[in-house]
Amino acid sequence: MSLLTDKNILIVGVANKHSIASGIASSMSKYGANLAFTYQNERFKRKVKSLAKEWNSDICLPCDVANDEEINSVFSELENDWDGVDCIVHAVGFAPSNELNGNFVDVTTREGFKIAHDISAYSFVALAKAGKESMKGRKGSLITLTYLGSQKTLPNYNVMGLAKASLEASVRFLAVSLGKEGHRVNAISAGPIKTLAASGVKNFRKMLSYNANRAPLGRNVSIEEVGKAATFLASELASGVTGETLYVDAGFNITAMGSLEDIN
Ligand code: NAD
Ligand code: 0WE
Repeated sequence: MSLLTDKNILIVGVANKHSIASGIASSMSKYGANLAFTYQNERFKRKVKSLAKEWNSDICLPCDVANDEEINSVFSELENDWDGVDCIVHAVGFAPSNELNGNFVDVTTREGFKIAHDISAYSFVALAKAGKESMKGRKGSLITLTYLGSQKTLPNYNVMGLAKASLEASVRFLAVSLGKEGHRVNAISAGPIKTLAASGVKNFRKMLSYNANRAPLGRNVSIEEVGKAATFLASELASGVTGETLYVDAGFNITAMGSLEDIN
């Protein structure tokens, strides 16, 4: 009997082994969970299927989160394998690349704003809505991934910061909305990690060293560390935690100025 034994967990957002969702899957699998995965489109199908196998799962379903029909069919397909769903992990974020390079007011467009909010924030509400019936009576856990750019500015994060603010507010409203069913809803705010989504970002390596130098722990975090926090939030250990944003960022978010060495 392990922390997540007999828990049926849907993971949305694996692209490759570097994905934060993969760190979460590894940890949840280690603690005994039954896992199912979605992939964004045909481009990711083979990769996700072979990763799923490593975590003892053969449930891989297509799901572009822009598409309500695909979201709904994920839960109807899951009924073939599972008697219900205990946890949904949402690790999806996207804005068109031109939105994430340059002065905020100059590069932000109505269309880019719409896409960023649809894919990065509404999709979490959409998964909660579609999954509600499958989670009925199971005191489930919903988990999403966010970033400090929702609370504080930084260069180039731009409209993604707005979308993450909306996502974090969605966590609170969903926590109230689903609380009477016994479901908990939380976000993990991860520090910067070199993933596929980060690989297109200008100067990401410089951002990683900036963060490591200023974080209380003096380093960055790994997908394994985010995975352990997600395992906690999915488990009975977090039974009193809902509507929360848990920072897994080596403490970066709590500082306004660094250590004495920086000012001496
Ligand atoms: P990643 O590229 O590995 O994962 C992003 C996933 O989003 C991919 O699997 C991609 O297929 C999926 N996706 C994008 N558009 C989609 C769509 N329309 N339908 C379905 N899936 C779609 O990168 P990651 O860094 O692991 O990102 C996961 C989450 O973590 C995101 O929400 C991201 O904002 C968040 N996050 C990342 C960092 C970081 O520094 N990497 C830090 C904090 C939070
Ligand atoms: O949330 C994220 C990733 C967000 C993201 C990244 C991309 C790059 C490729 C969303 N959409 C896209 N679209 C693309 O076409 N992070 C927290 C990682 C991240 O992304 C940044 C960061 C950090 C940190 C973008 C600019 C500045 C900092």
